[in-house]
Amino acid sequence: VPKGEQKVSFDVPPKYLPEQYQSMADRILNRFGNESLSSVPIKQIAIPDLSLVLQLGRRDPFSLFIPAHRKMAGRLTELFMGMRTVEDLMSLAAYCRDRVNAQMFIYSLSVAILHRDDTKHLSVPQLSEIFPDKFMDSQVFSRAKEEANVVPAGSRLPIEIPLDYTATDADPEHRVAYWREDVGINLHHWHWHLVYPFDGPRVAVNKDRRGELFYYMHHQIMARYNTERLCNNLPRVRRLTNLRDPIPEAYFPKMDQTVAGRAFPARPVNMLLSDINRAADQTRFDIADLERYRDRILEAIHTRQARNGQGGVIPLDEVTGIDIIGNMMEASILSPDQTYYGDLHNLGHIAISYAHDPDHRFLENFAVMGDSTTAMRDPIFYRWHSFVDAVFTEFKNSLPAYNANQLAFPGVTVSDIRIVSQGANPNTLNCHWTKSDVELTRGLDFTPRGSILARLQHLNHDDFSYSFVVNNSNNQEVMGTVRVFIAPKYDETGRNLSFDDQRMLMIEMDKFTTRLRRGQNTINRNSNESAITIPFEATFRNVDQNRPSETDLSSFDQFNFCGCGWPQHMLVPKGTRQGYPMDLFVMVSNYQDDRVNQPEPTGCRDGVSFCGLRDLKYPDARAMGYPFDRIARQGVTSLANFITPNMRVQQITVRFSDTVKPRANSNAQSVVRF
Ligand code: CUO
Repeated sequence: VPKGEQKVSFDVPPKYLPEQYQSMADRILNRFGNESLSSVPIKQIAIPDLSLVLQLGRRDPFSLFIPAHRKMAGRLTELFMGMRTVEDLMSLAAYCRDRVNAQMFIYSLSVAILHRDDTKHLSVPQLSEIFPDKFMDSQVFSRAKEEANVVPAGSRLPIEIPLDYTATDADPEHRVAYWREDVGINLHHWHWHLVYPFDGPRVAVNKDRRGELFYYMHHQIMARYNTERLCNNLPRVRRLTNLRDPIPEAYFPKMDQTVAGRAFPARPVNMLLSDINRAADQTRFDIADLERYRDRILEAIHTRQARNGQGGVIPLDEVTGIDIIGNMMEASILSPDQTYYGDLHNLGHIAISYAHDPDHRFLENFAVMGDSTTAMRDPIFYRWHSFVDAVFTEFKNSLPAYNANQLAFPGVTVSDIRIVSQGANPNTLNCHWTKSDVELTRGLDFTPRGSILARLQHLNHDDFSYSFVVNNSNNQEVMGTVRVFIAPKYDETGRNLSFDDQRMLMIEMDKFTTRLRRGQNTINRNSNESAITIPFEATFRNVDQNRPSETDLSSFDQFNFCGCGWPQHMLVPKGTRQGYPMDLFVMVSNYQDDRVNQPEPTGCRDGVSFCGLRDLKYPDARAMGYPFDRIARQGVTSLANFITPNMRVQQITVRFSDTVKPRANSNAQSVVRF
């Protein structure tokens, strides 16, 4: 139990202990003796039918991508959602805790907590606090065990995890391993899929524009990853178009699935995908099925209509088409016809993650691609998602270009945009390394107890701010939406990117509403206010901060950082030592056309561009990615001739310094709690 936290025990009815422990209930339930614990009574309830849920072993690996696992998790989520009171929910959770598959338990309980009216104000447990093994080199855990045994708590040194532990630069893909393996990025991806489940209770799945957000959030991941590659002298990702070609990208994760007691399987170079037939996972499909699903989705895109499963069709129009295709592609239970369009994206994850043991003859588990917590570590994730993104782009490119009217904001002119970083030249962003500590205590189960830290090196940037000058020549005050993007200027060969290529690399940095008085307005905005990020402290918490007891729900709420959102420390691409040239693009659009009429959000608003708002509509009426989600209007070949007076472009430089710098404005070492 970390410093400052109250120890808690749960008073579980003896009947709740798993059968093999019932005969020693007394000893188990009183094992804390006279330690001072605050005790939470758990009431005994009639336990609902868990037979479906218990089909998966407690320690077996669990993956939402596997349809059978998804069904079980959906059932468990429904049960948690259906409990009448929080007390009943706690009771069922206590009963399930030592019986149900550990990862499914955490997943379903988290989804229920996020979606029940009476628990919405609670934080879901940070996954990295529970399963640190899914986020770092497995070596750290044996070293932690040794440290804990030899050195008393309080004097233990953090265990350093080197930046290059999964490979060497002999593998060119390794140059961007720091990005793929970043703790914050992987936590974001897990949280996103937790907030936007594709199966389970309809109330949890059926969120405003969820299919479109699946497209947009993953599209932004691709734009960011491709930019990161260009900064590291790597070409943009090649789409995984032919599922029958060998896969040259290998990945050796060096991680354990501790709960399962097995290592995550690796994928050597030039593996082939195979038909999958694994009875134990109730998973059977052929590569030809994936190809058929792909062709059917493309057919829907080309005919601009989709089957609805009842013999009719629904149009794929400018407004809702992308949302429907997102649900069809992922696929979620909102797919218009899951039998016909299948489960392309999810089964692609599965086929790749079982490439090493497609028929289960070696009794091997899925590789990192089989779990949304770990999938982004593997280079193949981006080849697969580049293909997925290309299908969405196929649809987007079939829509008419935005005409000047759909882009303009009459009377509003952006006359100057710049980036200001303290102590740096104007229009310069500065990146470097930072080391942050990770508290392993909660995720490890061994004695002697007490804090033990791992120290991770990660990319970071100096705080900066934007300063924009906007003129409003209307004879009244108007409201505008400020949209901020950055993108590379040059391709991998050093040539200027065409407009069409550059728009695919546009990285959203921020989006906010602003009031424009008549005349000249200067707008200042800080980098840590970004609409895509969650604060640094939501990933890396400060070790000196006393966290309140987790049973004190009211004070716990103040730590209710929304887990979903891009980590602030990864907001800026790495850049280069010489300085990497990028375009800063700013647009002020007319808020009258952007506005969504709804109440002000009461919960957190962090990471809203990627994660939406809880219980509310996505707060921007425009298509996600606007104004770069469509082909350019006739005659536009570059960003310079794309812009209208309410937009502006400024070249900026992203400079990387290969040094480790502590986080600015922070006295204490940052710690992410596991
Ligand atoms: Cu987020 Cu493929 O969707 O992992």
